[in-house]
Amino acid sequence: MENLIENFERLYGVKPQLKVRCPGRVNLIGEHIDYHGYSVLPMATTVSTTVLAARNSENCLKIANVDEKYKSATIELPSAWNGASPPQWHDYVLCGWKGVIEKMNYESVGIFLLFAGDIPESSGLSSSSSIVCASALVTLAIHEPQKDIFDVWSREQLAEICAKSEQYVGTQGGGMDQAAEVLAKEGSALKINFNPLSCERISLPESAVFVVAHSGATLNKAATSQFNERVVEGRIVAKLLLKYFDCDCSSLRLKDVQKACDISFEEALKTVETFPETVSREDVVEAIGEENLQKCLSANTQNMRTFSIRSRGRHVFSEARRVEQFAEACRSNDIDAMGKLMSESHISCSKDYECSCSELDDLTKKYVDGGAVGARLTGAGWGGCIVALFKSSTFIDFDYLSPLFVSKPSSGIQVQRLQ
Ligand code: ADP
Ligand code: NG1
Ligand code: MG
Repeated sequence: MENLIENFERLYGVKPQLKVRCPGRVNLIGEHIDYHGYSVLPMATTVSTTVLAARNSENCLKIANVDEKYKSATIELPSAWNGASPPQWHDYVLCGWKGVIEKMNYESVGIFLLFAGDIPESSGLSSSSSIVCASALVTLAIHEPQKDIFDVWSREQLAEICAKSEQYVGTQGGGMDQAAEVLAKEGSALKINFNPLSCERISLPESAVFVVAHSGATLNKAATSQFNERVVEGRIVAKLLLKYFDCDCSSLRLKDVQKACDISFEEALKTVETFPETVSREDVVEAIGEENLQKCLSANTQNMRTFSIRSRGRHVFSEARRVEQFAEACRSNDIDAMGKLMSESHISCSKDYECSCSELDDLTKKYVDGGAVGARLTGAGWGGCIVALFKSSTFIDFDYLSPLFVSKPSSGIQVQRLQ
């Protein structure tokens, strides 16, 4: 930390006024269902992003990183920045900044910013949201120098603004990452519920040990279309369910549609089994109409020709049910049940949602063979990390498994005024 302050002073010639630290997150279960409105169950990590900041009179945002891999950027103010896809790293900073400026209608002031982080990037631990949330909180604190920031906005408000503003990089994610990183409290995982955003603290069994390991593969979600393709396919499932049950619902989220159709998870699962595995674009237009298809598509999925339907629906409904079962297993200290649900979740991600890769599949298997009671990919997938659950009484061969870290539920974003 002392080094970071020295770095800041050397770079900008002034002392930092603010420090914000934002964790990453490990999702224990509930993958690719937040954007359909279903609850998820992550914990915040000890690895985090730290940013130092001070107001400047140069009428620009100066954005720098201690890691030279991330090039510095200067944004003159006022700025017409309105998103970037694919993004450079500083675009994540601008997401958080713009979310706050827009919401509060601030006349933006110049800010010096210096970032440092140890969350492995593009690895499912949500390094991206950590930058977005840190940037948003810094922006709010710089524009409200006299106030306790969480009197200006609640943590829920901050998380919701950040979830929305991260979409400026093009990914149509839900709000899990920002909520986990902003709302977390040390010592417990969170069950996050959406619309409205709320969270329950989930105590993890004392003898549960969560180990995070890296598969070696990575994927920047905003640089490719896989993520949004899955979002689109889920929306088409939503439209098909509404047609099947002859119901109306303006939302494209499966949870809202499930509610509108008044069906249980079991009925939803039974119904998607009657849908075709894949459908052509022409089939979709015939079933739901061109206008509805356009509502489902996003900027980078305009050219999709085929859509997987049955298996995507199966993943979302079964995963949403597993989150409820996992929360229950935590409450009853049933580590075996927790592990079984995690492994089932991985299979569902891999086979039905096709968001795994051979490196992740091999690593989960290696961990289960090495004594884990369950293991799964964490985050969006297509590379990145797994999370594996062990019982503390089990011997863990760290040399053989070479994990990144043992994950302890950490606290959410924190801000400190330095002067
Ligand atoms: P993740 O699963 O880590 O959130 P994303 O693909 O959503 O993966 O975001 C990764 C992007 O976040 C990187 O390509 C980079 O632009 C940015 N990023 C991550 N860590 C840092 C860091 N320490 N400093 C600057 N930018 C970072
Ligand atoms: P990561 O792993 O950070 O790219 C993404 C989404 C989440 C969620 C998960 C999959 C963003 C910012 N994050 O996380 O909302 O959908 O994938 O469960 O879009
Ligand atoms: Mg991300």
